[in-house]
Amino acid sequence: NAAWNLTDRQNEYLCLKNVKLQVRYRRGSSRFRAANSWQPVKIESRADDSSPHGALRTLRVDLKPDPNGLRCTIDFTLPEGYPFLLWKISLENLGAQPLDIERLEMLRVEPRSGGAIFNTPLRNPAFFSNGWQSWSYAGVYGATDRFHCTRLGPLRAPSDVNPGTPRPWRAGHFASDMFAVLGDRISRLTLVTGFLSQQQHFGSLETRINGSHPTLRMWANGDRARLDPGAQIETDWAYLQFIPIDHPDPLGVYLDAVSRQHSLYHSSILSNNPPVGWCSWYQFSSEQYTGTITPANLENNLLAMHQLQSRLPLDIFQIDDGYQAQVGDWAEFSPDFPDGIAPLADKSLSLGLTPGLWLAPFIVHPKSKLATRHPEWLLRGKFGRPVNAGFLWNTFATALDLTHPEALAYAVETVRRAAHDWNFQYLKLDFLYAAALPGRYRDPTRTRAQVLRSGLEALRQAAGEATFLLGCGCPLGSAIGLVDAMRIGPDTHRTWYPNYRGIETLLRREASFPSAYYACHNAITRSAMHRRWWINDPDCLLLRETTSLSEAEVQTVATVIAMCGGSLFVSDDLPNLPSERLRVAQALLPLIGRAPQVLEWFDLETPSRLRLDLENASGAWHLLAFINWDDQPQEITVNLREFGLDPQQSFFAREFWSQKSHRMQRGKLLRDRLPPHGSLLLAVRPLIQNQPQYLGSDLHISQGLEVSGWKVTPRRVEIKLERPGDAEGHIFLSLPSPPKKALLSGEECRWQFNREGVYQFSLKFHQKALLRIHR
Ligand code: 9PG
Repeated sequence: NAAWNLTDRQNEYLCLKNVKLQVRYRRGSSRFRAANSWQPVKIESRADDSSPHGALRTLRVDLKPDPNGLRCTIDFTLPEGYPFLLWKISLENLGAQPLDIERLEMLRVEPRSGGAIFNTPLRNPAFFSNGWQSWSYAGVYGATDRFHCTRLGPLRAPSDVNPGTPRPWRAGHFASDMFAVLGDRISRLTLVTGFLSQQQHFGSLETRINGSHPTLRMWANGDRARLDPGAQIETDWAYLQFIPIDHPDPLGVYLDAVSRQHSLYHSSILSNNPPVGWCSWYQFSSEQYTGTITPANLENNLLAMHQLQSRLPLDIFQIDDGYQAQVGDWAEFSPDFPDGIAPLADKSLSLGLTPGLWLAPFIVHPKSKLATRHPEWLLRGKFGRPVNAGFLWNTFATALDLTHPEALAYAVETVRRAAHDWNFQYLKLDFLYAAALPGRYRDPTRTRAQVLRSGLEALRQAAGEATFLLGCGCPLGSAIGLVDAMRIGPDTHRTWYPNYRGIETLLRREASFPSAYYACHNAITRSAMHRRWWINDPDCLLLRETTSLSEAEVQTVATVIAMCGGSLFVSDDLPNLPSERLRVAQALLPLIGRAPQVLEWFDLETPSRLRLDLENASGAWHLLAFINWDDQPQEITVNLREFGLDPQQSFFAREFWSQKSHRMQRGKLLRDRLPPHGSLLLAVRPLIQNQPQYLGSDLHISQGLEVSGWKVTPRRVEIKLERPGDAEGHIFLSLPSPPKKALLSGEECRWQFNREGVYQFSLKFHQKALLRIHR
């Protein structure tokens, strides 16, 4: 009856029972469901060695064509070397009439039709949902939570949600895009399921976890793309895996499989270092009320960036929205830019900095020349009107139909010109979802996923391999393997919570609105994608004192950016940035660059504990972040057990923001008072008795990566330090006896023994230094 079961041989609890498959389609205006009437005609088992996942065993089920001539084949595949199941559905139209494919349902588990997951009631079910595109919310929900979903309807829905994915509003009813995790917070087990790519169809998932037996559905959206007589299509591979919640890298197995599917391990995309730079948007845009973008403002910041190189070695000078004549008219400039922007790119190159440019090649302002001169390039809806791409720039924006060859050529030329005529080596390609809006495409046989994927492929080709591409406002799965970096959260903002013209309460749950909080939230919940699918872009760090962010909030944003491993962009007027605030960005460089372990990722709405295990010449240590997401101050007690560390050991901990040191004796915990939205960033090292030990510094946020050499002899300790540019600060050591003498690159170095029983050395050097301590 077109149902299947999956059982783990060792563990009967891990199972799926009575999983249904179904294909929904139309012939003319009649609707059909191909599912129950099928008879398998052939089942064969095959081995295949050529897959990116190594040797596979495939069970192919060929079904008899249905009365309309739709033939369906299902492949179930088990890789020999990985613990997951893959399956896909292929369709062929053997009939005489075209069929419009609505939905290919890969998985439907419903208790009322005998379906079951985990074979036992879930006691505290939860669901991790991944949002549609860069700005959309990703996070975990419990049974009584409500799905994050915009309440602003046609103003925001076109950008924030996939029209094929439901928008549930009842507590316990959730949806997700591309993949999701369903699990139980008590038994600590989860089911990770999704698609390995989004090249053929966009994948949607839906669950109800308000009862003890959850329902789960997963399907590929057919978008009513036409399947002509004789034509075939197949879904992307569906994926399924059981994994414990407390696995150190729970999403890693799935995310890695997706990378392999896109041949990413052979690509330069993952070997790039995360970019560091400056972005104009959060300082110079009318929407931020902080000044407008002008050639003079840009140039002043370019020069400041150059002058600051020895303190803050930012590389990318990224010009954002506002230089162009209109969104859509990319070859013309706003009246403020009579000479265009190529001179700024050249100037930046001549200063040794990488020029970057914002472009939104798929979205169109309705008043642009593009829209008026080429109305035939616009994607249109049912009534022939250009589609709504969201309320932007005080109007309803619209989009190109990339199945029109000239429209695609126009978008391609926009990118080619910026990269090759204007010399921008870094491109921020924004509002990319606009290529995948629902509408009447000129080529009705293509799905929205196919249109977006091939559009992005064309942009990559136009930019060339050497151009760094950042995707933004982009449905995530479509860009894997095509962009170097991806924005994985909403815009940051000068306020903590979403705030639009003073309105805050109504917007509190508008998670894709600009806000520092939701930007941090997604940077954490999507951190596992970093260096697997691309380099994560958590959006900018705003350092100036004139935002509404408290000092604690600025520190939290910096903590999250540093701990999550992605790119770092500052977006302040650099010539006017106070040097204490500059020091925050300085401490983040060079970037740690690695994704952390996110503790309680399945238990808390926004996880508050992050852990990185670091190691270099100075030894091995743990970098632990604790964030107070509460709107109230919190008296917190750090328990190392909560970070997965052995509480029986004695540790030494230094907190970066307060520069306080703590000895954490067995069972003894560190107490601190954290302001609202503040964080602790601890470098924790197991205490070694009677031996010199490096304990930390105020030079780098990791409190250890600044050490490039460490040598202990009976008479000396030699420490090599390395920082980009000029460094000034302190390092902290534990020493069995006071130093006889300390020399920093040959000169006397000041030191003192402080209250915590720690030796503190004051240092000032350029790039490199050798500290020699005679003992
Ligand atoms: C420039 C900006 C910046 C920013 C991008 C993007 O109304 N909206 O839905 C909306 C969402 C995001 C957005 C602007 C508007 O920001 O993320 O960094 O480049 O465009 O316009």
